[in-house]
Amino acid sequence: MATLKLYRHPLSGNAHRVEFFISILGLRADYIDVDLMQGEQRKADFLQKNIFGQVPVLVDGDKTIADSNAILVYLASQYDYDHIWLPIEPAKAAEVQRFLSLAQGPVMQGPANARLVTLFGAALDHQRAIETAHKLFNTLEEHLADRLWLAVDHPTLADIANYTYIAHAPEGNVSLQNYPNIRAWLNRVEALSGFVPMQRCEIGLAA
Ligand SMILES: N[C@@H](CCC(=O)N[C@@H](CS)C(=O)NCC(=O)O)C(=O)O
Repeated sequence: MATLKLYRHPLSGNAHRVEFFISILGLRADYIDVDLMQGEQRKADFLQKNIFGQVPVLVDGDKTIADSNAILVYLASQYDYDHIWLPIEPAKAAEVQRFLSLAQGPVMQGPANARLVTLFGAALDHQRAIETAHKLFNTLEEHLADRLWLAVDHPTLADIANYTYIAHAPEGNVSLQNYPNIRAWLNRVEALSGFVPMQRCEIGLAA
């Protein structure tokens, strides 16, 4: 197997999800930082890897895969021989997919966008992102009241995909103080063998 190459940015939660899963699977990868602040992602060379000009992008031999969910699904299908992280059984697979959608929907519109404002000065409605995050967290808090993991009765891609931006919500001034079930779930994810943290930022910390 060729060494994987991951094009990423050290503060990108989308890239972190993939780094985390590469580590869980015990795979080797070279990490290539893309200078998003200098617009490297919009240069022709990078656009050949991802027409949408975004990290993460994974290169595995002759295959180039962009988008964090797509990469997680690829890695699970290609290298998780026991089909634990992306179960084959249709109802379980659907449940995991449901939470992959959550990671690209409300999690982006809420905690991820709130963090984009505080860390990178993004021209987004901060208040609205904070409200979206709390609405989502109230629902997840209830969801996690009687289960350990988001999708099924063991950790899956659902947990990997949603972890990063929820764990880093305080960087966007979204406190996790009122969500003990979510914090307990974050602790369980961090206790998984192979967990690697994303760099934390000290700007705008709420809790
Ligand atoms: N749906 C994509 C979103 C990727 C994304 O938003 N990447 C951000 C960094 S977290 C990026 O590259 N932004 C640079 C830009 O859009 O110019 C994924 O999950 O990979």
